[in-house]
Amino acid sequence: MSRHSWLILFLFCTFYLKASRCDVYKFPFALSELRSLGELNEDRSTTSANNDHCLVLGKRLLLDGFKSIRHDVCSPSRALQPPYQELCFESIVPRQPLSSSAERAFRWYLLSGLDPDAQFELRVSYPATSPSVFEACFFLVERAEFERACSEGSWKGAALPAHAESVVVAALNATYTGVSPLRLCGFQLAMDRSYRQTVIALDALYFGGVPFSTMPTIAIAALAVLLVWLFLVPVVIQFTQQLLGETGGKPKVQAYKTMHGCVAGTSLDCAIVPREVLATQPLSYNLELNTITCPLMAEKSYAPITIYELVGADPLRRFSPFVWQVLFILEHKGLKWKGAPWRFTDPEVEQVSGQKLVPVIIDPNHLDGYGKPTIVSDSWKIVEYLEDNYPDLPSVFVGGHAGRTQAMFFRQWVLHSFGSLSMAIIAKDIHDHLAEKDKQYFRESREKRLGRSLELAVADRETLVDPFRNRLEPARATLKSGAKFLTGDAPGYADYVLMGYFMWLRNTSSFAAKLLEKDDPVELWRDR
Ligand SMILES: N[C@@H](CCC(=O)N[C@@H](CS)C(=O)NCC(=O)O)C(=O)O
Repeated sequence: MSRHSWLILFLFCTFYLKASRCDVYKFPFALSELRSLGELNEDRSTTSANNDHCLVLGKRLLLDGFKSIRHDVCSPSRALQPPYQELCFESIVPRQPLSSSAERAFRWYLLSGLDPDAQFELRVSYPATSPSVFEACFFLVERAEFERACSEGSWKGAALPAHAESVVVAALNATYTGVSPLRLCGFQLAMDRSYRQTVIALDALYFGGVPFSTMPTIAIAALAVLLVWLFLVPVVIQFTQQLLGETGGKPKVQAYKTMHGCVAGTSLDCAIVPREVLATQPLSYNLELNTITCPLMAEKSYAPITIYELVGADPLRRFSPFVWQVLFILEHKGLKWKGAPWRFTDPEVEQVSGQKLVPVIIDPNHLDGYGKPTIVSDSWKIVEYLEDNYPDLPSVFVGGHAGRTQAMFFRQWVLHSFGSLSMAIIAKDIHDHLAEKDKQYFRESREKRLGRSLELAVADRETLVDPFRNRLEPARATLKSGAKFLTGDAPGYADYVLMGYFMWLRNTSSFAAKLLEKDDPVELWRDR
């Protein structure tokens, strides 16, 4: 391309950019502000009646106000509603610069749907090729006055909302301030501006107290935080871990130790090894010495867990089988615990956990979403919670997830085999050990469940001894096969569940002693 062509292209682009640019006038206002302008107007009208207008707070306010306007010549051209709902495309800029103020024409707009407490903005944007000056007048027009105007002439089409006492009317005046048409070699070079539209928009300035103008900034800041959180933070954490020697985020092995003895009172040699440590640091066995060398995590110390436990008149008589299961499991894991004695009619359990059954634990070592100690109810949920949240402590399940399902099965078997049967045997004894205030509640609720009185339920309990022993056969057979515990060589969940029921029986009834024969393998297991 020749140099001239480049020049022409440059000039064309400059002109095009200039021509397509829009300038904006902004007229912010609020309904309350207009009201006070109205009051000011009334005060002033007595003193300076000769002036036809004055400027207040940057807005031109006609002193005689709306009344002095000839409604037959100036009609509201549009009704505008915020926000952005109504955009008005009009050509309100006169073609030529106007010479006298008499020629200045106002255009009228009804502003409806204004929230009395909100800030609004009337915006006029116009093409840069029609440099203009705009004036805006706002009127708060009373219903009577408005209706009078409507009856007079061309305001007829305008309607006031049904219950509105007043309406805001804006009048816009545009004055073209551009250069005079250019005459060159006898030709007039002036643009026909008649097709240049002016856009008038009415918009609320705030969204729930936040200025709309800050919305893009807020959105960008939120996006930046999200990106930092998603991408930068993990990178920084990984980098720090690498710096501290924790390669690849794998658990750090702090010490190796040969361990003798085992958790939860078994006599076998065994080791407590968190699963994730095992993955990186396999155990090594020395069969001659009968020892296991294993990586040992740094021992953490945990604060005691509070457990609500059902007690009788004597606060040491804990008798809920479900609470006992959890107590065994806490002991198995080596977690410290504090008992909170609770009786049937005490309100605490419901206040704390939102339901009425024990056990309930409060764990200060893990905080919930509100920064409070975690509260868990239901014995099964508690054991799952402890397993998931203390992976560094010995598990009560045998063999991971499969063990968990098996444990659930065993729990259901024990519950269905011994729940109602045991209750029928000891219901009256439980009642007799309760605090006085609990007795009526217990009698009513349990008699309803048993379908007869507590006395009648236990009257023939001798006949329930054989069914009780028969139901223990699966456990008996397992123990007879040589297993020390129901879960093998060390006690686990199955032992704790069944033992929970034996604790319930033993702590409430002397009849419990008659349920097993002295040489029953289950009795031997119970003593272990
Ligand atoms: N499914 C629950 C059962 C808990 C349960 O039934 N607890 C009894 C005590 S053994 C209780 O709190 N009863 C209160 C009442 O009956 O009002 C669990 O496994 O924790």
